[in-house]
Amino acid sequence: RFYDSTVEKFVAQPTEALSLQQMLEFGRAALYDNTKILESARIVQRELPKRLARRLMDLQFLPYIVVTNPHIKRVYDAYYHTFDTIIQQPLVQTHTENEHFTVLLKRLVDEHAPMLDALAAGLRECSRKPFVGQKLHLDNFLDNMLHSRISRRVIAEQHINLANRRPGFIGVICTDLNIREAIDFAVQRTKQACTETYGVTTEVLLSGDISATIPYIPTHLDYMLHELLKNAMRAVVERHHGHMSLHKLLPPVHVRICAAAQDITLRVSDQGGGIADESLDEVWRYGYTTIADEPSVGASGAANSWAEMAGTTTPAGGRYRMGGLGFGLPLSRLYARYFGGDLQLVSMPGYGADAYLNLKRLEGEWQEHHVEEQSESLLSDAVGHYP
Ligand code: W6P
Repeated sequence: RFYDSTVEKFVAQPTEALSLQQMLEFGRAALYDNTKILESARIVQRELPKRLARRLMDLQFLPYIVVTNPHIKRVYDAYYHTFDTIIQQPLVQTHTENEHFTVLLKRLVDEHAPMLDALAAGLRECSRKPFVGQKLHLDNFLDNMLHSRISRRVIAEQHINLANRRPGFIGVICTDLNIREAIDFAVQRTKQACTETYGVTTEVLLSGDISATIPYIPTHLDYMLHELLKNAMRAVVERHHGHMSLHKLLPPVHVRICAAAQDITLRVSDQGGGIADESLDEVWRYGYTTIADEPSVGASGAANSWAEMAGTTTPAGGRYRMGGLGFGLPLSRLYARYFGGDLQLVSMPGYGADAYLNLKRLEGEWQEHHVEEQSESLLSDAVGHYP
């Protein structure tokens, strides 16, 4: 199982950058040309195995202590199963074949939903090991792993959704996503989670271009907004808990929307005391938070006040079950960068922090930020990442 020349054959093939611009054009063409969806199926059949093979190879190159971890093994097995299943399929030529393939694809996408948690759990267990744990540098591995995961899911879900036509959507892309509505939705859920965890919540004030819309994938924006709001609210509650018992007196989180021609920037400002200088780099590392072990408020001290709330929110689709595993911020930045945007944090220690989420409009001048679907193991200095 661990050595498979088929995997190597696929790793050797270059992956193609699929831009969302292309996907939008493709999706529009599919509306009147019903051979487009067959072509779409074949692109999926061609691209997914190459990307999965690279991840399989990356997993094989991990240190022994990581590969043998049961959670990581489970991820490996799921990737292998998916890789094998897809390459066994005959190339889609007819609509009946496409329907069959789409059902299969949907099942595979669903089967991979728990893999993010499995990856996080495996990483957490390994990094806890004395001596070896502290020497693991898996941030590059996880960046590649999760960037690839985003791309595979976009590719798969775009195809799955081409067939079901929803008004205002082209596949998974909402062509006029209303930013204020997306924020309201995320605020409502985050407030609920905050109340459940701490018994209090902060208000969230909105300002700026509140009628702005952007073509975007709603689930991606929702994930990022939820993460930023969670961090902001948690910082405020931890800093002010005990000082002010009436939640009206908690300083609100301010969200400002700024819409420009090519992009939209959201600034999420909190007065949660900010992030200590020595923690500023750490917040972007995977698995930095210790909140899963220490869910009590304030137990981990001011330096950790940015950390995520414990995993109390499990909304539809289980997208938020990452809470407490420390993937929230780096994964949000990957989502932002995936479509050419970015996520930055500016801290005023002693006062609060501002998160700047920049999103490029997916149409117009936008181009896919093509992070090479490169297998770490093909890099000459790969060993350097895994001491
Ligand atoms: C903090 C740390 C943080 C991260 C992300 C967003 C907002 C905030 N506030 O204190």
